[in-house]
Amino acid sequence: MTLAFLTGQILAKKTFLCVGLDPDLDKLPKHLLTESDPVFAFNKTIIDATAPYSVAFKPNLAFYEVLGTKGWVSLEKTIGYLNTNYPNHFTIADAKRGDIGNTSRMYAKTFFDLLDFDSVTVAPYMGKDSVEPFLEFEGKHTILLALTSNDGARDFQLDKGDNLFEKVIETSKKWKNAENMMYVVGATQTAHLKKIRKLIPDSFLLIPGVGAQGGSLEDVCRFGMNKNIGLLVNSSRGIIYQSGGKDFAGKAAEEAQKIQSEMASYLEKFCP
Ligand code: NUP
Repeated sequence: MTLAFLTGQILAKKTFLCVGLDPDLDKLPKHLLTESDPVFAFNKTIIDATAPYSVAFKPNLAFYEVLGTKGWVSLEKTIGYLNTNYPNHFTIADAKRGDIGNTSRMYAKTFFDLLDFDSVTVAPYMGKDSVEPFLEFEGKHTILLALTSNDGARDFQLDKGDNLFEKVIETSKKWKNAENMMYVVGATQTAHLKKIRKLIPDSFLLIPGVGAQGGSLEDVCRFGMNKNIGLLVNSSRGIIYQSGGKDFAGKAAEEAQKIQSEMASYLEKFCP
């Protein structure tokens, strides 16, 4: 998917919501546990319920890998379902991969060829040759971790005077262009968004951390929106676990719609 198409979807639907598909068997509605594939049954219902209010879906690999072979099958079915039924939604494999080039090539083939995701999250720590194999896939998108939403971001990424996240952005932006590379910035890190926008005015940002982690959607929009909108804001637990009962899909849809209507008003207010 091109970013122009993604921006078109955002403007048409007045939403830049990404729904995080992080299924945890301990939190799934009990009545689904008797299904042959409870994770896929849950994802399919959440996808159908929230698709009208979102433009992207993001399964995090950890929630599938923990289930072994069964989890991988659920992931394959989920991305297959998305690509067949919701081809206009942008898909993100939140895998945070990255290794020596020869190994990264295998990761890139897994997510872009085998599973056919539009994008994958990549940790930049091992440098250019670890990221390049992902960038070779035209029409696909590499989402580099820049400034993450967790407290531990202070340990390395935010080091007073010499912020590692700034170095990551400044160096990596020369590797390809804004069409192929996006960046992860936590919604809890809005104090740094202005600076980030100066460094990468045109890049799309994947912003997790609203909802369960408490980041401010309004501040994300105030400081992060660019002329192409340039934002995908993810919420996982805050949407998919609104209810643990039989009404889980309706409650997820209600929450997604609520976020969508806030996004619609911020699009009016902050889009430059
Ligand atoms: O900085 C990051 N913060 C973060 O929460 C980078 C991420 N990829 N994530 C992921 O986004 C996290 O692993 C989870 O899949 C999702 C946020 O989930 P929630 O806090 O909305 O439930």
